[in-house]
Amino acid sequence: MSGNKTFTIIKPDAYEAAYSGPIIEKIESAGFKILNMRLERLDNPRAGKFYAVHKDKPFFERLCAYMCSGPIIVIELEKENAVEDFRKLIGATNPEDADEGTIRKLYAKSIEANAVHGSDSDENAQIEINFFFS
Ligand code: IDP
Ligand code: MG
Repeated sequence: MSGNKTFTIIKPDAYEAAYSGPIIEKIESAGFKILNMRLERLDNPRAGKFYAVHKDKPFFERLCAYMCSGPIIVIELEKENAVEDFRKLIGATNPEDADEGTIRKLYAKSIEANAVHGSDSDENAQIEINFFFS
C-alpha cells in the first residue's frame, strides 16, 4: 500500500527567481495539503547529509554547494499516493526531459538547478520529513 506523505524542497534557484508562490499554488491545486513548511538555509555538512545517497556521484560537491547558495523552503505534504503523484507533478530530473506542464518544465533552470526536490519512496519521504521537522 502506498503512503500518503511526501517531502519537497523549493530549491535556491526557484526561491531566488520568486517562483515559490506559483510552485506552492501548483502543489495545492494538485490536491496536496501542506502539513509543515519553513524557510531554511543549509550549510555544507547538512546538505551533504541530506544528499548522502549521492556522495559518490560526480555532481555531489556542486550539488551541495548549490543547495547552500541561498534560502530554500522545506515542505511536508499529504495526499493519497503522495510520493508517486508528486514525482509526476514535478517531472523528470532534467527539465529538458520533463513533460509539459510539470513544475520542473515550467520553472527549472538546469539539471542541477531544477527548482524542486521530491522524495523517491515512502521510506525516504519519512526520513526526509524527520530530517527537517523533528
Ligand atoms: P531527483 O531530484 O529527480 O530525484 P536525483 O537523481 O535524486 O534526482 O538527484 C538529486 C539532485 O541532484 C537533482 O535533483 C539535481 O539537483 C542534482 N543532479 C542530478 N543529476 C545531476 C547531474 O547529472 N548533474 C548535475 N546535477 C544533478
Ligand atoms: Mg532523488
